[in-house]
Amino acid sequence: MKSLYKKWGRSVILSSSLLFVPFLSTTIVAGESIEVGKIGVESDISGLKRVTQTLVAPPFLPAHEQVAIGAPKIIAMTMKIVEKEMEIAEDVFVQAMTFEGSNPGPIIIVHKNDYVELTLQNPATNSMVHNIDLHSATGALGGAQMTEVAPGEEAVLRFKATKSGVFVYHCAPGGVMIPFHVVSGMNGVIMVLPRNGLTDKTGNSVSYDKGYYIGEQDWYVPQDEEGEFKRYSSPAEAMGDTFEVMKTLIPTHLTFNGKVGAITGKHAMKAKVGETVLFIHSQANRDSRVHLIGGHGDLVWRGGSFNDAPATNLQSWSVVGGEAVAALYTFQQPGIYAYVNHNLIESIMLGAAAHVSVEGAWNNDLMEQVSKPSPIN
Ligand SMILES: [Cu+2]
Repeated sequence: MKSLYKKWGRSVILSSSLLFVPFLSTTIVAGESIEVGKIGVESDISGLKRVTQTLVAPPFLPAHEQVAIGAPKIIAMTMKIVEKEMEIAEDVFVQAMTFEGSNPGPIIIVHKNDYVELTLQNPATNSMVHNIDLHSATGALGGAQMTEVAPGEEAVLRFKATKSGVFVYHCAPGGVMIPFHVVSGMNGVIMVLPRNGLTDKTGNSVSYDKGYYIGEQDWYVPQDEEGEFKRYSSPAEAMGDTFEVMKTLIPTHLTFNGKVGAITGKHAMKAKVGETVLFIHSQANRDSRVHLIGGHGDLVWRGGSFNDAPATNLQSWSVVGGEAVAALYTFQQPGIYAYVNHNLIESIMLGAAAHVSVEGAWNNDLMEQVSKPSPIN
């Protein structure tokens, strides 16, 4: 594919998908880096402190303050795009495209009015043109027009995080490559906290003891005549067959963090009775509905907006395709909790499920087994 890129160049890679699906009406929205015209508002960030954020693989969050200290800062980070084969279920492999090698990509955390300075690197070992559209950013296709990088290139985008909430980011290189890259793994979340931290519906401060980021991914893996999942040597080779499965709108697999079972067993999320946990859930392409079996969403920021009062005591909360949602829960009982997409076919048969392992003492007032199962007398 690298040689294909060299031979045909950027524009052909972008539009080559048309050769595979000529019947699709396609608009290529992202092109070469745009020329910024007349500047109406100049930026002066010369007085701002600059810090580097070290990104970590989900479900973990990078080190951060919940309440901002001091004035807005420039928060800088580098994200490397990694094209690689990933095993998304036992013996099922895809030619994944990722931010930083994980699906989802790492969660970025800043505060409102911080400036995010993102260096996007597309190593020469990759085969495709990529970019990043951040739903928290304003203008130029969420930054996608200013970050389009061919293999061997990097671009630096700086934007002011003016809206607080949890926002999806994803690759959007144009035309049918947009859904192809998104369902090949290229998406993640940026959390923009209010400068004074989170608040409940009456405006009282709330904080969390820990947070986890769960990225739900729909995969469309082609099968051969015997129903065996096919394996490919490059994203370009997988593309034509994958488009055919994508057009059915029926995923073959749904994962939480890149592989069926990735956040279960010894990799379960951990908490203790009395701890408050913030769960951030994203779906960049498709609707989901999150449910913590045996628990609740004490506070849920619907649509991902921290600007609105959170809903309370929810049993399940919807995550619309293209958004992220944050939910806060204080655990009151020990045990293994299943954290699922409550389309139970999608969680149990396709893979959209995780575990939270909670330690602590049982509260018999909240629940008690009055008598064990025994023959009806
Ligand atoms: Cu991409």
